[in-house]
Amino acid sequence: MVIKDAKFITSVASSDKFYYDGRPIVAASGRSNVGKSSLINMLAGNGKLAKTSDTPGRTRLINYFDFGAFVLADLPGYGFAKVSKDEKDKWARLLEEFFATQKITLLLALVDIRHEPTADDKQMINYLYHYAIPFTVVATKADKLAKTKIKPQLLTLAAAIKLGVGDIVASSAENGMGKGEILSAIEKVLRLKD
Ligand SMILES: Nc1nc2c(ncn2[C@@H]2O[C@H](COP(=O)(O)OP(=O)(O)O)[C@@H](O)[C@H]2O)c(=O)[nH]1
Ligand SMILES: [Mg+2]
Repeated sequence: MVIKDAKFITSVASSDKFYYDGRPIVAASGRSNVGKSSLINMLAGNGKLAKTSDTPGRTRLINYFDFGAFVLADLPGYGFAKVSKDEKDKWARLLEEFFATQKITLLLALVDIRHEPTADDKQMINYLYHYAIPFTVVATKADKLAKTKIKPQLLTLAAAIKLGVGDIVASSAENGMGKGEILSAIEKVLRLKD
């Protein structure tokens, strides 16, 4: 699958504004700074589509992008330390409403390939099981590991989140690793849907 002319659709902060136009929704979740925006740009082949940032953002927005055959929803990042309990609750409520209302065809659950999955990462995966949402784990920033370390680290991550190693894709927004595999995974679920 080749993505052409992906476009930003809208940003929403509350469930009454959730965007739905009948097309399948692929969503991306992960900690702030894990590389969600960079991954979206890599999949789109457009470095300027989603804003990337060195400093974890505080915005609690869902950003929707038009990817042609599907809509990609960039979910607000979790695990940002300097966030009040009130803000965390708001985030959790928005996400819960999102999963309860929007039918997700595939969720890309991003984790940083260099680190053990955090408690939040594991909670996210539990969420996905709870709501029976199909997902693929994407291990980001693979360019930061030596090539020989990537495979063993995928095995470690898979074990930590109780998955088969085939359910995890290593990716790098720096060198394009994983792009084909992720697009194939999306294509596969889109085909299953028809
Ligand atoms: N080396 C490397 N850096 C990355 C990669 N993906 C994201 N980054 C960097 O990590 C930071 C956060 O990325 P961003 O996409 O904004 O994360 P988000 O908060 O999850 O949307 C930015 O400085 C990116 O340049 C990657 O694959 N490799
Ligand atoms: Mg982002």
